[in-house]
Amino acid sequence: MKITVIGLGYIGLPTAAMFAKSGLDVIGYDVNLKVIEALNEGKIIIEEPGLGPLVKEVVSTGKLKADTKINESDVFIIAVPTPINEDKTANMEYVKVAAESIVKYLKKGNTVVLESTSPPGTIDDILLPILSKSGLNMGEDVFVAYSPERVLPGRIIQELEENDRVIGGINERSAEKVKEIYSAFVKGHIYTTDSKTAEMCKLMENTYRDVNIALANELAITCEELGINAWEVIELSNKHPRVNIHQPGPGVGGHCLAVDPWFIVEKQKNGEIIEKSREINDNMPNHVFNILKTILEDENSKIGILGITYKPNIDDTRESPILKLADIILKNSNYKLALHDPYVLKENTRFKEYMVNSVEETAENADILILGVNHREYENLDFEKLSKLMKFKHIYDTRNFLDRKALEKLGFKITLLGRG
Ligand code: SAJ
Repeated sequence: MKITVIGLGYIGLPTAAMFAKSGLDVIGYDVNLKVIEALNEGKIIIEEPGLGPLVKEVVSTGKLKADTKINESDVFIIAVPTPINEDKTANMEYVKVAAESIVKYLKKGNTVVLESTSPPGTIDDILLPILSKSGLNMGEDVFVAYSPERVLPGRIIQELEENDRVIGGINERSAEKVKEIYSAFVKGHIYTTDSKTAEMCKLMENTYRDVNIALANELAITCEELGINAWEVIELSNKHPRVNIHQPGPGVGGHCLAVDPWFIVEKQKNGEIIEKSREINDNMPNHVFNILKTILEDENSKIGILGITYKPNIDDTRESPILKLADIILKNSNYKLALHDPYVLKENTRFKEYMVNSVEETAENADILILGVNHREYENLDFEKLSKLMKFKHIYDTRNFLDRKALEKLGFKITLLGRG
């Protein structure tokens, strides 16, 4: 069986490599020539633990090859990006182009799989009309299904194999066919359903978290107003066997939780809570800024920020709420800014001129130090030394990460997000 994977990004490439490892012949296609060239040399241009050696192995055995054009295949897997437009709708152009590109190679007995995160109804409204141009009967001659991943960046290889999957076909035969194909490497359980349900599942999984984080953020703001510690409320409430309040913070980042809920919103006629949650989470950087304004007396205060990625221990800054905070500070105040992140190279951000090389430089002469991201590198900082460098010993912990009591002993004043 020959499998063609269209789109060799964070999901397409690992998926292609997993199929190849299971012994199938896989052809990878991408519009980016750099990806193709690298792949044919057994190399990758993205960072993901374990992916490099895996790709090297399957390229050397000849099971995975890259090509600059699409050809006949038994299975076509579309794993192209679905970015978000300015108006918060999904940009489906890459999916359309990918679907168009396979029409003329489609044959009876082929299977087409969509992996890209898409609004509910994409298979019915976008994919099927395009594939039908082949003249073949969808569901009878060609099997079509939606098969989204649920992997966590940093653990992609492991989770592709181990996680359960939901596969939604345009009919039962399609779902069963695609289940059989993915069983080549998926060890988790594969549940089958219709395509629209599977599309909604993928979006709802991330929306569930986004809405729950919004609830935690609302709780945090309310607790600040009422003089309560939200973190203690969460810890104690979560002792209830059926309660799982999420963690508040300076906002929600990444290309999934901050984006996927909008793909539901665009299709809703009567929704409220999903959009409101997005607004609440998107507003958290503003909330942090407003708190800063009440703390800082000098218009020219220096703010040092530790951590700019969207979550700890990775180098990804996409949709990072801390970078939104940096933008807000620069646009609306005269505060001076120093940004530090052990994972991010200066050259890789548009905040180059504000990035400093050490925590000490961040703290030097600062009026306040903000803990933006709970990177493990910030766990055991020498706060005694830092306190001597700072103008005021003041820390704003947006993650409830630092040892408040120990810092207070060193003379620090601690502002904690969510504590009144
Ligand atoms: N966050 C909070 N409070 C929390 C949890 C997270 O503020 O209680 C924030 C984080 O700081 C971060 C953001 O949310 O800014 C998202 O982080 P994350 O680790 O929860 O999720 P992602 O975006 O890295 O990966 C998610 C995963 N989805 C779920 O856990 C439901 C992953 O399984 C998906 O495959 C991935 O999105 C995707 O590609 O859709």
